Amino acid sequence: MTRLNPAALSSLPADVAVPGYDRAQVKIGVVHLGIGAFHRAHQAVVFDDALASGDLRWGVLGASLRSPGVRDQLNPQDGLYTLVVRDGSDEHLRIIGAGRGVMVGPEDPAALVAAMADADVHIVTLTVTEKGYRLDPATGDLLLDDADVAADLADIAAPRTAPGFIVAALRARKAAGLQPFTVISCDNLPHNGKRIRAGVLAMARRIDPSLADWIEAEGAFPQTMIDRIVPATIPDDIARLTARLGVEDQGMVKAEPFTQWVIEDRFAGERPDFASLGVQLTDAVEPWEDAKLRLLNGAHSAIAYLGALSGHEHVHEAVAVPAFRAYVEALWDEAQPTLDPPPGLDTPPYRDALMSRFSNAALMHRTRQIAMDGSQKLPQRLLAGAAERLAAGQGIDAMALGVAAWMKWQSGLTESGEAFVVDDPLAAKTAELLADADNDQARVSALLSLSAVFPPALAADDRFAVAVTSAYLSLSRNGAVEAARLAAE
Ligand code: CS2
Repeated sequence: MTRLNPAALSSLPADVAVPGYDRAQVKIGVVHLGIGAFHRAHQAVVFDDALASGDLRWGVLGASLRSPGVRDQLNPQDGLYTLVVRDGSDEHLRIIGAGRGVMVGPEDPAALVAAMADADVHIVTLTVTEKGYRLDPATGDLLLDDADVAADLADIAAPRTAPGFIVAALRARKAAGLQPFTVISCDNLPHNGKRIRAGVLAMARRIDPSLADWIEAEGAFPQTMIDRIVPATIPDDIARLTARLGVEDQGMVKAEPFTQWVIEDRFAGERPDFASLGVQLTDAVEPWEDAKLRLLNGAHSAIAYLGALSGHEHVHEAVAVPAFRAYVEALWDEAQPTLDPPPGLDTPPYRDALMSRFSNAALMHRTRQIAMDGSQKLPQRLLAGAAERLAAGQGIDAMALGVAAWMKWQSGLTESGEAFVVDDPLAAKTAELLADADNDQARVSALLSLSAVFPPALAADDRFAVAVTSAYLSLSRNGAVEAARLAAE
């Protein structure tokens, strides 16, 4: 089967939107680290809109920092891929042309550094997932004992990590007398800009203090809030799309209609006219971030563990269970008072919209996909809110059940006894802690000792330990659905 390619664009079905600009004139103005589905369905679409508006500076060079998979999907298609937006039975197809190739970091790190140091590049965006920052999730400190961080510190000319590539490229730019690029983190981390800045500066300072001073003075690492539900593509999605297009697109991504990008208005140099592209520029991203992390992502994680433990494969199926739906509302009732919503965010309609987004059956969003990497997600999604509620003397039954469900997930067994592999950078550690515990109370205390996840003050708070233990016992005794129903009462 022929792959999607520039020559095929003119013969696609008439209802498929195709790039209307001259791709040959597009410059690479953005390098994206970690080119997964989320980038292709979110930031790349904004850069594609910039190109469509006539500003041809914003082509995107993608980079994979681990495997060649995405390069092999996109390079044979000249970077073209389809964004499939699904809402119930509606489907809207658009070919995105902003991608100008994909490089694989480990194959030739120096070439990627050189590309990032090109004078036309003004922005480096990243989606490397929480663990890609190589920061301790609880303290935000650079993981100096991580083998790849150590390798970057020993030889920054051939970096392996995201902060390492940024440091190496900024070093090359400084040497060439160029401005730094703006680094825009697009991961679901609280204070994502501050975090990547801290990681980059910590690394740079160990390599060359004057480089760190220059980055501190001239660089920009705006905070962002990014939002769009982008489930992993499955083979059936590609087969259905191939039947519609008449060519095969191995790089397609599927997403919901909703999309939002809030960026702190702080740049080191040129940028597209973001405001005209529907991006919100603001001085205060944190209120947006907290609302999104605690409401959308907090509920996502809790429902992912509860749903996956009780055999609900997709998010829309889980939220169709009345007990889970009521539980999500209870969780939001707990999270809501911990938030200071920004002007423009009205919480009740925001919650309603989230529930309909979760109910979008056409997305087929797997609970196990969201369950991945929970150790990196829990602090900002559930624990920060729980700590604030406890400080205010408020209860945390619903939040504690989300945490307990994550703990149950660490055992690698669903309620029906199906074994699965816990996909988490700390899985070996949690397995080791659980191996020495022979009852539920001991399991909860063992996991609470994981300081990379639970800040010591929270772990030492009896009210937290009691709430999580009682939720864990309820899961063992009642199963996830009934435990959720009880927690929502
Ligand atoms: C999800 C997010 O996989 C996950 O952890 O909670 O990817 C979520 O779909 C996005 O943050 C939505 O913007």
